[in-house]
Amino acid sequence: MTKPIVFSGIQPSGDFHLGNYLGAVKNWVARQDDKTNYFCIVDMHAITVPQDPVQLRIKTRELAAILLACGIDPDKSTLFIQSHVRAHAECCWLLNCITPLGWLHRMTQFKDKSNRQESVLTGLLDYPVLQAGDIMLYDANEVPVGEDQKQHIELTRDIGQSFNARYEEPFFTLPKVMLPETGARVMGLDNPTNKMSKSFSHIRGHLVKLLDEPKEILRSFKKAQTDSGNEIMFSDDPEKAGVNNLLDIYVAVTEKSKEEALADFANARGYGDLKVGVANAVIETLTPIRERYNELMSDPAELDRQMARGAEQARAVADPKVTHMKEIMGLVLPS
Ligand code: ATP
Ligand code: LTN
Repeated sequence: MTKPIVFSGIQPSGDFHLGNYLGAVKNWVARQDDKTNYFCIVDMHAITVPQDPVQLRIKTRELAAILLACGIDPDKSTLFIQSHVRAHAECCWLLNCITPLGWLHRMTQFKDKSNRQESVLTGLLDYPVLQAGDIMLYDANEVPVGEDQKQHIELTRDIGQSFNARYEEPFFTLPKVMLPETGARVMGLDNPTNKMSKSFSHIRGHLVKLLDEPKEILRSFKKAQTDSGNEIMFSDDPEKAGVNNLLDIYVAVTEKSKEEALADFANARGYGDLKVGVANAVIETLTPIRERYNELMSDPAELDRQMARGAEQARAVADPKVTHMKEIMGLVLPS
């Protein structure tokens, strides 16, 4: 039986945080054996908002090491840097020419991010088209992401469907979004009504970085915003969003059920104990990852070799697909 094809991406901007791990990467790692996997460091998406070039280069290599440290195995998955595979940029342009502008203006991530920018770049509006190309170049069936990306995957399907209807049925496979059972939306510790996001890493106490030392992790959780009550429970009540977020994080890192999680805190003397309990569970998960990361970063040449190998494997799939796209769109192929 052929294995389902999985594609997912992550931006090398800012600091990789607990939300990225629980919402996306933990799932990528868990299902590697049963699927054909493509995991992409989407540097061309990162430059849709201004980036410092020196920092971007550093962050891209760091992210490669983080993903390997989290357990992405290059023998099981193709891990590569988006800009190493030219087909992504080409595919984006071709899809731009069949995507109505109105579809892009409806994207909530564009609305959020453009509100935060002084000057909005064309690439930021076009971001989901580049993403649609990423996914469909590999005929991915499944896209494991956090909840914030759901709308982009729906748009990918719309773009794919429109291309298929216009040119050739079924040229593109229409992908499905795969959300994790827990951790699909980890909220900021400073403000549990906002999702934990790299874009807010300048706000103290907002996020837990994957590479934070245990001391720092404990400090962040101790300062997490909760409510004035003392009841430890899962709840949709916005008042209890802070406690709910802490419990969700606990369930996601320990892989316990909600009942088991509540039982673990049955004797807690208030939110202080909850915060320390969650911090310790997070520390236990992240410590081996941080140690492995430090080892990987001590050999940058090996990291570069791994990325080159991934790009070669990705090109073998993406290049013929984009060539085929050009052909059916009526472009003359070079002889
Ligand atoms: P930005 O703030 O720039 O949008 P980000 O923190 O959302 O960055 P991305 O690189 O855009 O990070 O996302 C990588 C993956 O992590 C995506 O699958 C996304 O859905 C997931 N993700 C991001 N933040 C969270 C979160 N708070 N909870 C769960 N999943 C998340
Ligand atoms: N927009 C995504 C990153 C991304 C992606 C992809 C995710 C770019 N291309 C393809 C899944 C599939 C985000 O996480 N913010």
